[in-house]
Amino acid sequence: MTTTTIALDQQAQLIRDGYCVFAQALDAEMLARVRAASDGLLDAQSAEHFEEQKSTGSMISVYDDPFFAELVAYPAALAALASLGYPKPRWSSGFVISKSGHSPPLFWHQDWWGWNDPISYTNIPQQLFLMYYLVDTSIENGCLRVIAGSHRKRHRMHDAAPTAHTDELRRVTDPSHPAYQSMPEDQAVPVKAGDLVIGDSRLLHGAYANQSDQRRTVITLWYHPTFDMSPPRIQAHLSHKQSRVAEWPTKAQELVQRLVPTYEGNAEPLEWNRAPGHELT
Ligand SMILES: O=C(O)CCC(=O)C(=O)O
Repeated sequence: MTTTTIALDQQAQLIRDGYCVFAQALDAEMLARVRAASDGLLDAQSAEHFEEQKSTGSMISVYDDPFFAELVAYPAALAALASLGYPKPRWSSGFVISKSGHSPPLFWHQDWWGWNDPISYTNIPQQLFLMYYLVDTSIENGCLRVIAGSHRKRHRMHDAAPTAHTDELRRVTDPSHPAYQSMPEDQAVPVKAGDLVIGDSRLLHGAYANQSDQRRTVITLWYHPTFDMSPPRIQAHLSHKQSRVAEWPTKAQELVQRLVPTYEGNAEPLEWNRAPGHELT
């Protein structure tokens, strides 16, 4: 039998603030390999891709390179999840998000799509981001920023940019929009290359402008920490949505096999709704 030590500080912070950090989760060799794979994908994008994604910087699915199966199943990441009390997570998707040098802020947003289910208004996270920053980050080069606690508590930004991710916000057609602005209560989350930030998909977050000359890349992977206990309609949605794993070569598929969400019941998939209801107070 294996035993897992619970990371009490990180666990408490995740539930209270909506995020926590595991220092140096990626070893130097893996960090170099993730950088090489990400740079390869970024270099293959069209100029139009970067125009469409000016605020995020890029939005490239990790399904585009089977190498990322190794990151999805990376033992230190799964150990971090287990230490938070999630020994049987599932994984659904992920993106290479890279702010080029001298690029604008990433708009405030939250990423949860299941607000129609009552469980979204409880302390039990249904979806977590695992973010790996590939360079040291600071306010200067566009580190993550968050509104701590906003996964459980309504903030005025929920109403200023209700579903975010619009074409206009992505393209930064109006840089004066409130979704790009700093607020007194926001918190910077600077990290070292290879650190792992774990957060609740309901958390309002964004990133500062990258004022440096260098690319600032993060890999965001989406996990479902309590999938087996999630409401059937959420399980059905995830099981229905996933499937690009089948595009990967067998070896990559085998690596992530046990993390793929599967649901055999009869529930209808929960409808997609990115806007929190009035129950979020
Ligand atoms: O670019 C960042 O620092 C954050 C990326 C992000 O917001 C996301 O993956 O949801």
